[in-house]
Amino acid sequence: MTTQALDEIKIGGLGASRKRVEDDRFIRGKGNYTDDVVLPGMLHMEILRSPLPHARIKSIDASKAWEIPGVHLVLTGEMMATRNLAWMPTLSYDTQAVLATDKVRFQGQEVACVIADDPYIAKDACEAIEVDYEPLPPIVNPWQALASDAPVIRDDKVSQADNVVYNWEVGDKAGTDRAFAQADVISKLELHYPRSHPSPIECCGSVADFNRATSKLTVYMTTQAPHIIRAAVAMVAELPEQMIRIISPDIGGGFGNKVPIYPGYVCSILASILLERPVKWIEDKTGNLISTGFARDIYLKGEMALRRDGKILGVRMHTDADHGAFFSDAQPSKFKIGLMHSAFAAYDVPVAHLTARGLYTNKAPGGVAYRCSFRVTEAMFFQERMVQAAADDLGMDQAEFRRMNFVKDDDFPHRTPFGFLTDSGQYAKCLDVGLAAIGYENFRKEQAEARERGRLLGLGISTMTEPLGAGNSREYDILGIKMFDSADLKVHMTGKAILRTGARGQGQGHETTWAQIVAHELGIPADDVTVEEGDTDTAPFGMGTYASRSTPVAGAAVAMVSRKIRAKARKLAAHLLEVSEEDIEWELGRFYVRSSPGRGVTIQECAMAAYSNMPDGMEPGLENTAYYDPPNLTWPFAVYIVTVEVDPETGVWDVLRMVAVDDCGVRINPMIVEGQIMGGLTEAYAMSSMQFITFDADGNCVGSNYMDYLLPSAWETPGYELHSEVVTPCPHHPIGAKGIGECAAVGGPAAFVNAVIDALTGTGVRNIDMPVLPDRVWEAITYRRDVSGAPPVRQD
Ligand code: MCN
Ligand code: CUM
Repeated sequence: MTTQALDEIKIGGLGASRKRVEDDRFIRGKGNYTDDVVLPGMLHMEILRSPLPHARIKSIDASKAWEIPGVHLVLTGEMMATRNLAWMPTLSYDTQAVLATDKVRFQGQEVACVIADDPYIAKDACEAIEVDYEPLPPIVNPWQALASDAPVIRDDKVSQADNVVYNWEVGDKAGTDRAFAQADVISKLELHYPRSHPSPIECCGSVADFNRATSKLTVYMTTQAPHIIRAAVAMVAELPEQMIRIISPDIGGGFGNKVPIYPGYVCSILASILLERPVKWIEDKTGNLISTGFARDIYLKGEMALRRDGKILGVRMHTDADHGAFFSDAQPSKFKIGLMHSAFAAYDVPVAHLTARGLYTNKAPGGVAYRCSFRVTEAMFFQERMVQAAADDLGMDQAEFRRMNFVKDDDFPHRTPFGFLTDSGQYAKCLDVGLAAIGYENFRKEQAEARERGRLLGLGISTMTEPLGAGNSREYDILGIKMFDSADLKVHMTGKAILRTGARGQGQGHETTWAQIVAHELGIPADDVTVEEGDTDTAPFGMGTYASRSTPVAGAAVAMVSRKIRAKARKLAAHLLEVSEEDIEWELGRFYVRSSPGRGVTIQECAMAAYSNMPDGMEPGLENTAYYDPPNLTWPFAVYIVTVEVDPETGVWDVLRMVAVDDCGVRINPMIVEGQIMGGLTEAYAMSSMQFITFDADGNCVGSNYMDYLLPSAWETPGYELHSEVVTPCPHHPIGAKGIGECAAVGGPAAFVNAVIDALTGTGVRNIDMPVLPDRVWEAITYRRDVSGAPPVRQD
C-alpha cells in the first residue's frame, strides 16, 4: 500500500487546466517576435510586387533605385539567376519563382527586392524600379485554365504543355460503378470551397545574419517547421547544414501560413550573404494577404449511391483544385490532393472513388493548409454537405441518417473506403450528446411552428473525423524526409528540467502542455520544467507544427523520453535504496521498496544522485532524447450543431446556438483544448459567413486588406456550448491523446452552411457557396435557386 503519491492535478499533470505559462509574456507585450529581433548593423528589405496577374517581363531597370542614398543592394531575378536562385523547389515537387525573370504569373508576385538602411528607403526605392511588362490574358479559374486556347501559364517548364498540375485518383472505380448501378437513389451536389487565408496577426518575416568570420548563417524567421527550413536552405543555397541555424522565435499565429518557404526568406538570406550584414524582411499585411498561404479554392462534384432505407452504398467525388501559379502545397509526398481522401472515414461506406485534378491559374499559390490537416477541411465540408443533401433527397431525418451510417464503436480499427485505418471512436454517442444539448426534438417542433408564422429557423449538423499526426514514416514524408518527431529532456541535479521538441508552437500552448506530460510521467511539477522549441541548434530534429501533429507525435515523444528518464532513475533509486531494481515500485514522483512502501526516494533525489552518487559503471547525468514514429494517425471525432434564424427579407442570418462535442481522446489540458475548439469554431464561422478573398476577372486580388477580408471580432462571434463528456483514448498513443488543434475549423463550416440551407427547406435551394453572405441568401430565397461562389469570368 502506498500513500505518498503526488496529487497529479496539483503538480500540473495530465488533466490539469493549468494556466498558459507563455501568456505571461504575451499579454504583457513581452513576447519576442521576429520583428523584435534587432541586430547591430542590420539593414531592411522590401519587396517590389507585380501589379499584373500575367505578363511577360520585357525589361527591369533598377538604376534609379541604386542611386537613392541609403540603398545597399537591389536584387532582381536576373541576379538571382546568376546564383541559381531565381527559382526554388516547393514542398510539392514543383518549382516557384523567387524573383520573376521571364514572366509574372500572379498579382503580387515578387519581382525585385531592395535592401536599405531603413524600410522606408527600401520601399521608396522599390517604386523607383522600372519594369516594362507586356500583359498576357489572365486565367482566374480552372475552367479558363482548361480552355483549349488558354495560354500556358507555366511555360518555364519544358514538359508543361497545358495548365494541368496533376490528375490523381484513389479508391475503387469499378466497385463504385457497381454500387451506383444498384442504387435506389443517387444524390448529387456541386460545391465550391472558396479561397481563404489564414491571416495570422503577425505576417511572415525573417532576419538573416550571415557572419563572414564564422561562416555561420543564423536566420530568425516565422516558421512552423524550422528544421525543414534548415534542410531546404542547405540544399537550395548549398550551404553546410551545420553552419545554418534557424531560430523561430515567438510566433503571432501561424494557422498554416508559416509552413511554406517564401521568396522573402530566400532573398533576405542571399542579401545577408552578399552584404555580410544582418537583413530584416517584415512582410506588410497586404503583401501577406495577396501572396502567401492561400488555402482551399476547390470545386467538388459529389455523388452518393443510396439504398431507399438510407444505407450509403458508395460515394464518388471529383475535385478541381485551383493551385494558382505554383504548386506549393505542404503535404505528404504521396498525395497530390493532400488527405482529401479522408472523406467519409466516419461513415461505413463500402466503396468509393475520388478523382482529383489540379490546375495552374494566374493567382497566388493556393492549396496551402489553413487549420486543416492537408485538405481535410475541404474533405469534411464536402462530406457533410453531401450527407445533408442525401438525407434530404431520401426524406430522412438528418441525425438518423448519420447515426445509421456511422462506423460502429466495435468496428475499430476501421478501414475507410479510401484505405485509411481509423483508430477508435464513439460516433453515435457524440451525436446523442449534441442532440440532447441542443434539444433536437424541441427545436424541430419550434422550427415547424415558426415556419407557419413566416420565420425561417434552421438546424445544421456536421461531424468530422480527421487524420492527425503525420507520420508514420512508412507512409508519410515531405520531400523524402520521413515524418516523425522528437523530444529531448534534460533533468538537472536539483530535479528541475528543460525539455525541447522538434515541434514549434505558434500559440497553441506547448510550453504549458508538454511540461504537463513530463509531470504526468515523472512527477516533476510542471512549473519545474522549462519548454523550449524552435532553435535548430538546440532542439532535436523534428518536422514542426502543423496538421495538429504536435500532440500525436512530439507529445508522444515527450512521454517516451520521460519514460527513458524514469528507467534510468529507477536504477539510481535501486542504488540509493540498496535493493535490486526488481524490488522497486513507482508511484507518481517516487520510487519505493515494494516490501516496505515507506522507504523510498523521490525523482528529485534520483536526479541529484545522477550527478553526485551514481552506481559504479553508470554514465552520469539524467538526460535523453526520443524520436517517435507513430504506428498510425490519431482520429479525433466531433459533432457540431448550429441553429440559425434567417431573415427572409434581407438574407441576414444569425446564429442562435452552437453546440460542439469534441472527442480528442485524453485531454492534457482541458482549458487549452477548449481554447483550441473556440478558436477553430470562430474561424469556421468566419469562413462560412463573411471571409471573402478572391480574384476578379482581371486577376486583381479582392480582399487584400482587413476592410474587405473580415476577421470576426468578439462582437459578431457567436457563443459556443462545449461538451467534453465523450473521451475515447487513442489506443496507440502513449498517453491516449489525439490531436485537436484544427478539428473545429475543419468540421465547423458545414454546420453553419447546413443550418442556413435547412432554414430554406421548401424553397428547393440545395446549395449556397461560402461565404454565405446575406446577398447570396437573399438571391437564393428570392429566385429559389442555388448560388454559386465561383469567381467571375470576363463577359466582354
Ligand atoms: N492538447 C491537449 N490535449 C489533447 C490534444 C491537444 O491538451 N488531447 C493541447 C496540446 O498540448 C496543444 C494544443 O492542445 O497545446 C494543440 O495541440 P495539437 O492538437 O497537437 O495541435 P498542434 O499543437 O500541432 O497545433 C497545430 C494546430 C494547427 S495545424 C493550426 S493550423 C492551428 C492550431 O493548431 N494554428 C494555431 N491552433 C492554433 N492556435 C493558435 N493560438 N495559433 C495558431 O496559429
Ligand atoms: Cu493545416 S494549417 Mo496547420 O496544419 O498549420
